[in-house]
Amino acid sequence: MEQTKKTIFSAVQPSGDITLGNYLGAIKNWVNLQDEYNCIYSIVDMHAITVRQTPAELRKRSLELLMQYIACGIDPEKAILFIQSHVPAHAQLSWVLSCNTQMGELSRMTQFKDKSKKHADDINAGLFTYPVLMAADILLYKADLVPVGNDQLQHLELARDIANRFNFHYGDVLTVPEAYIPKAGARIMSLQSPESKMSKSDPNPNGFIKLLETKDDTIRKFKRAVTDSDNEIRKSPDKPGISNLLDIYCAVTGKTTEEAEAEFAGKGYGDFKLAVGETVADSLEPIRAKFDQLSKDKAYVEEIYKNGAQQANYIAQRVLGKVYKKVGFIV
Ligand code: AQP
Repeated sequence: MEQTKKTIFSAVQPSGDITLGNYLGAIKNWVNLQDEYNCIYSIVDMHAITVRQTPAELRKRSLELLMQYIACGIDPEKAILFIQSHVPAHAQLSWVLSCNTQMGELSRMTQFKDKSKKHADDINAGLFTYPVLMAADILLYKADLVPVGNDQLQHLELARDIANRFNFHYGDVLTVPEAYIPKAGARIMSLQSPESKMSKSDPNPNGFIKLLETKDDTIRKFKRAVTDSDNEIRKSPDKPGISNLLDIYCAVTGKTTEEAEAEFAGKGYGDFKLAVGETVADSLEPIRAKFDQLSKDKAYVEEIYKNGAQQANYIAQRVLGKVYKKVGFIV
């Protein structure tokens, strides 16, 4: 890693097939950052098991996620790509940090509250301490910036608080990270209930677009997207469905809201939904093609994650060693 470049860390959990929300809110931006920064991108399988997973599917999805990172344009020659459970320091630092995190702080996390409602039969301790593991992920690599969607901002702020607290008690060891929120696409909403975010674990498959969705399915889901009884294509808080479609269109095309509104002025909702669907489907086409190509080369994929784990372990061990020394462990 180049010393002069700043470091970026980000990750996605293999808790389902990744969505257009994950792509526009996170991965698409990772691609643009890889020349300017030292980038470290992880597949956080340890986070995924905070919700019950089928083991064989988790394994499959972890590898598919890695292939999707590459298919989206992340270059393993430029960025470190690794699987979280291959680097034991994540669990080790997470323990030390959990002893520097308050129960009250964790109780305030909205994701914990939301997921506890969704999984009322399995409110496990990992779901509660999820943000501490996320703090460990980021702090192990001395990340300066963390590109995330809006939904992860609260967790990132907690990671900053934990780092500041640790540094206050033990001396300056941890780098306090900043959030990097994209201008467009930071919060993509469900196509079926536009007041909730698009989520890969949504039980209603019409609410989300998978990155590897077929063109026909993508267009069909956009055609069925929930809108309103008005007929004006403009962004407004009282028009969450149309606003979301405009946001998606802008994030994909790079146009501003004003440009998009002008383009569709006077058009009906049907035409608008079809146009957004086709634009999204076309933009995802090269990702699907690259993914298909990669899925035929298992040896290459294995080489990427093994090599990534080696590099990540090297960096993470050094930071963990410093933390262990500071808290009084014999190293
Ligand atoms: N709807 C979204 N809009 C913009 N960004 C989003 N992200 C997730 N959903 C949206 C961003 O994607 C990155 C990876 O997220 P994650 O997989 O670690 O966890 P998540 O935020 O909990 O994503 P999901 O899809 O909602 O997963 P499940 O359903 O398993 O909980 C993060 O940067 C996130 O901001």
